[in-house]
Amino acid sequence: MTAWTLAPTASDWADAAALLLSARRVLLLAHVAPDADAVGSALALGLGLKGHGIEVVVSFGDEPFVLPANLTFLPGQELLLPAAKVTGEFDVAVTLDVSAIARLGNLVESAQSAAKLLVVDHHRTYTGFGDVHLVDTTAPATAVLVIRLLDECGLVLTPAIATCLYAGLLTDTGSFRYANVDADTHVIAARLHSVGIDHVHVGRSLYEDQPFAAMRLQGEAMSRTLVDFAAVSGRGMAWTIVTKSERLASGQSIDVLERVIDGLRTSVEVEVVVVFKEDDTGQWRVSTRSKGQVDVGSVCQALGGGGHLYAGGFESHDSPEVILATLRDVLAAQP
Ligand SMILES: [Mn+2]
Repeated sequence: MTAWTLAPTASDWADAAALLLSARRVLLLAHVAPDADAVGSALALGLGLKGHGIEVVVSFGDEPFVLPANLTFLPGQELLLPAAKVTGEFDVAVTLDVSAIARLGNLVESAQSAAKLLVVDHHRTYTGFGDVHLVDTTAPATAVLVIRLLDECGLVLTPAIATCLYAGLLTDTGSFRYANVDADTHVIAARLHSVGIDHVHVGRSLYEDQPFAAMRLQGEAMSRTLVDFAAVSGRGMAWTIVTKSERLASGQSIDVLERVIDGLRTSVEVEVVVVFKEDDTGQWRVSTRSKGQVDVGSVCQALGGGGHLYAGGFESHDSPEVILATLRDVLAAQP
C-alpha cells in the first residue's frame, strides 16, 4: 500500500477555490457511515457556498439514509438530501473525508458524473480518485482543510459553519488528545471559538447525551471482549462483536456502538482493538484502533477500507469469524 504524500500547493488551493466559485450547482459528499468530520466538513462548505449564492446538495451514500443521532445537532441540515434523491447535473462534486471512491456507497456514480471531482481529505490511504486533490495527511481533520478552502474562497466563517467544523476537529483529535494535535490545531480551535460556538453543546451532543439502553449495550459488548496476547506478532489484540439482533433488541442504532471502540482503545495490555458491528442490512462494519506501533489504516485499506495510523475501518459481508481470521493474518504481517 502506498501512502498519499502530495500535500496541496498554493496553486491547488487557488484552483479549487476558483472551481467552486465558478460553479452554479455543487454536490458535497461525506463517506458512508459518516462521522462528525465528514458531515461537519460537508455541511460547513455547503453553508459557505450557499451563502455565496451557489446551489448546493449535501449527501452520503447510506441506504437507509439516516444521520447518526449524535450528529443531528449539526447546523445546515436543510442542505441534506437522501442519496436516492440526488439527481441532475453538478458542475463540481466535492468529497470530504473520503479516502477511497467505494466509501461513497451508492453515490459513486453521482460523484463521477459531475464535471469536476474535488477531493478534500487527510487520510494517508487516499487513493487519488479525484480530478483535484486537496489532500494533506498532516492535517488533524478534514475540517481544518475546509477552513483553508473557505478562506481561499473569501467566504466568511459564520457561527453555524464554525460549529460544524469544530465538531469535526473535536472528534478527529479525540477532544485534542491524539498525536495529530499541535499548536496550530489549538490556534484553529481558538479561531472557531472566536466566531461564536457553543462548545459545551457540541461536546455534550457528540459524546454524552444518550439513553441507558445504549450504555447497557455498550457495557455488554465491552464485558465480553476477547483478548489474544499472541496476535499482532505478540503485541496483542482485543475484540468484541455486536450482532444486529442484539442491538435491535435494545432499540439502538449502530452509531451508539462508536463508544465501544473508544472504551476498548484505552486498554494498556494490547496494541490493537477491534469492534465488529453488524449494520441493519446484515453487513459487518469493522472498526480498529492502534497505539501507534501498527498502522491500522493501511491494514484496513488492504481489506477494502481505509484510515489513519491510529484508526481504521472497513466493511465486509463475510462472517465475523472469517473476517477475524483474515484480519489476524494481515496484522501479523505488519512490520
Ligand atoms: Mn477525518
